[in-house]
Amino acid sequence: SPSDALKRAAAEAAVDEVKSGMIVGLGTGSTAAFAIEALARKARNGLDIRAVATSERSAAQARAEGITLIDMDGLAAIDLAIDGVDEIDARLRAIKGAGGAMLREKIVAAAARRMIAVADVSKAVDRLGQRPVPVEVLPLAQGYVAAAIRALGGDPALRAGTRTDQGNVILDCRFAALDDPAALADRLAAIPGALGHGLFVTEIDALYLATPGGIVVRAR
Ligand code: DER
Repeated sequence: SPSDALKRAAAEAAVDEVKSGMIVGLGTGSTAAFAIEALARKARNGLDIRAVATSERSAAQARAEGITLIDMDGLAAIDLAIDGVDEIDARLRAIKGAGGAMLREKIVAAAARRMIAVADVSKAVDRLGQRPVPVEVLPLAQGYVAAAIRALGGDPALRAGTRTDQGNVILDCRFAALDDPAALADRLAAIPGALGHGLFVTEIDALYLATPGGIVVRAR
């Protein structure tokens, strides 16, 4: 589909930043999948990299395509992370998590010296919040966390039929307006039992945005 061509173009452009010797964070979702494919091709042609995955799904794709995966538990930082977004605004603040991997995605994004978002033009928005903010919740806490989110003005909906790689549930939370994403991010993070959320307010350093006219690269 046309958006696949745009996603692939953004992903391949971002992968050009990967140099031998790097430890690379692999995102999750369809745009990130194109980045993993491009990276694997370069690795097969001699690019010497190791990677950490943000989901079991991305790890499986990376393994199948020959990328050397390492565990992250011994690392304080990685060099470069490439991941998709659900929405991203002009200040490179984003909503992520439609793919359910935002807990590990945020850890990898925060640990990356440079975090690149890759997206087709449909993800660029003037104002965040058309989409819900996903929150990863410890199952026993879901009733409490849903009430705490309602108290913040949110409308939480349990994402049916899914458990995250960590065995948790996801509440997709709609908010009337996201006027202050940083404040909401802090409030969500402070709820006991809310283990991760999809507001990426500070983590993204650059955006490769694929438009019909070509790739636009935005820096923070
Ligand atoms: O779940 C995620 O955060 C994904 O990165 C998602 O936001 C983007 O997925 P897509 O590239 O399939 O649109």
